[in-house]
Amino acid sequence: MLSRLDQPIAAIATAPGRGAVGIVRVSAKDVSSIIAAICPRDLPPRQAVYGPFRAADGSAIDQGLAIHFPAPHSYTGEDVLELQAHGGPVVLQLLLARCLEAGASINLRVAEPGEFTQRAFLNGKLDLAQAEAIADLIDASTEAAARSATRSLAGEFSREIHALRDALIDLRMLVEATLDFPEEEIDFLQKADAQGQLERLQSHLARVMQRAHQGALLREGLHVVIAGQPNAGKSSLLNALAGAELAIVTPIAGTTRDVVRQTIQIEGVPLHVVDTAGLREGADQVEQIGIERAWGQIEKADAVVFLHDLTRADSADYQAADAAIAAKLPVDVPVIDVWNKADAVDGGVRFAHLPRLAAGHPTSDATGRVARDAGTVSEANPTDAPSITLSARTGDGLDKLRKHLLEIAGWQAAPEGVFIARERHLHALRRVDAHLMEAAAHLARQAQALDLLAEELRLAQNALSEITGEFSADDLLGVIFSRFCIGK
Ligand SMILES: Nc1nc2c(ncn2[C@@H]2O[C@H](COP(=O)(O)OP(=O)(O)OP(=O)(O)O)[C@@H](O)[C@H]2O)c(=O)[nH]1
Ligand SMILES: [Mg+2]
Repeated sequence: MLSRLDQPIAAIATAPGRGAVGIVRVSAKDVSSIIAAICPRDLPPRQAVYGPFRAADGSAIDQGLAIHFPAPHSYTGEDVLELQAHGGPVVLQLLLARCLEAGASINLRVAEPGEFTQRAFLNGKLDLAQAEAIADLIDASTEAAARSATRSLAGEFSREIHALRDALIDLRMLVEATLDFPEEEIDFLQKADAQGQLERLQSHLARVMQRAHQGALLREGLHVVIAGQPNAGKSSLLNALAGAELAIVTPIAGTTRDVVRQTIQIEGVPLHVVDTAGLREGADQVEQIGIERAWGQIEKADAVVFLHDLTRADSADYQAADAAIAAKLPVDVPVIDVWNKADAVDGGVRFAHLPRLAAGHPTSDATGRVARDAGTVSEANPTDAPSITLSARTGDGLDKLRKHLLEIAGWQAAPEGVFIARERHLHALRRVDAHLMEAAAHLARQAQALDLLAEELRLAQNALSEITGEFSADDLLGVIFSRFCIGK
């Protein structure tokens, strides 16, 4: 029996639902028997041929274009047949069923998610980072994310990884050669400027990490939760950021009870904004559930907009309630103090004494997110976050908030150089960085530690190669491709 990776596969390649055109795709070692059964005549390579797609009894299921991509010049690198029919769910199901029937003798089966792309990877059509970029391009939620995915797909990210790998190999060869001639080692490494090579490698890695971090941001976006006491204007702020009346706004405290979500974008960075129930004591049962959900969202947030009502800023009760909320905010999440309703107070308001409730929280994602990855509590960044004053009603001050959110995310506006990246890539790059740091320490100690230096460089290369898939565990591949959509 053929292994799963060698079995012929078929799937509907277009999105479910109705459309002008829908595509059924077959990939196999040899698709000629399916062409003979379904298509009107022989198909010249890579040429669209119009005609009926035939059922077993010879009747036409639909009329459309058939294209044969003979191996290896196809998406998967295998023999591929594409049938472009009308894009109705029923007609496409019929066509897929017909393919499976015609391919029964070669054991044609329905493809699992990502299986076509997995074959493309295994047949050397693209590397792992490029394969992931295909899924990221399909899932891109902003134009900037789509453009950076295209850049990764074209191999820009992989080229950087290869350049790093080549420099690493050069250095490894040097060190391994030195290991063979221990009596000359110090002199030899110094003459070849091993230290300079390693430093250049580290600074190149730092640049790649920076770009990859930006790419990961475009892919994942930032999860921002708006929290605060009832009536602070949280729902009004969500609506103002989204430019649409999404959440209900009333002067009644306790209006919002459920979690309201909206994805917006700022400079192409997706921001997943969540409006929550106002936090207070003594709420009724329904509102209480909303408040629990709000805390659940806050725990998971990348950043919290802690919204305060300027018109009540002077009230001692209001301040006490705000302080009680502040004390409960998780310490490792960046918090921005935002004072709303600036339009409703006259210019004489004493902004200077507005309490800095967010003090003690990290001010940027660099501290917040990294600390969370490591599963540790961050050392809170003591720098005070600036507090922002705005009006959700007039829109005054919103830009300052938008800019600040981008800062927290660590976004640096240079989208032309950004390639899409995933947490998996960042994780691998951080490991490369750690191994190079160890290597630098061993190099400084030289004589005693040359074999340790060689080992760190080898580990660094392995971590790097995981990104492009040259060195990857099979189960990792399974996880990556299973997250693709079916037919891809
Ligand atoms: N003057 C003024 N009023 C505002 C502003 N933002 C919100 N409001 C008013 O404040 C009241 C409460 O606004 P919401 O947006 O519902 O407040 P919320 O924080 O979502 O309240 P809950 O859902 O009850 O927690 C409404 O009457 C709004 O019109 C603002 O910038 N200026
Ligand atoms: Mg509300």
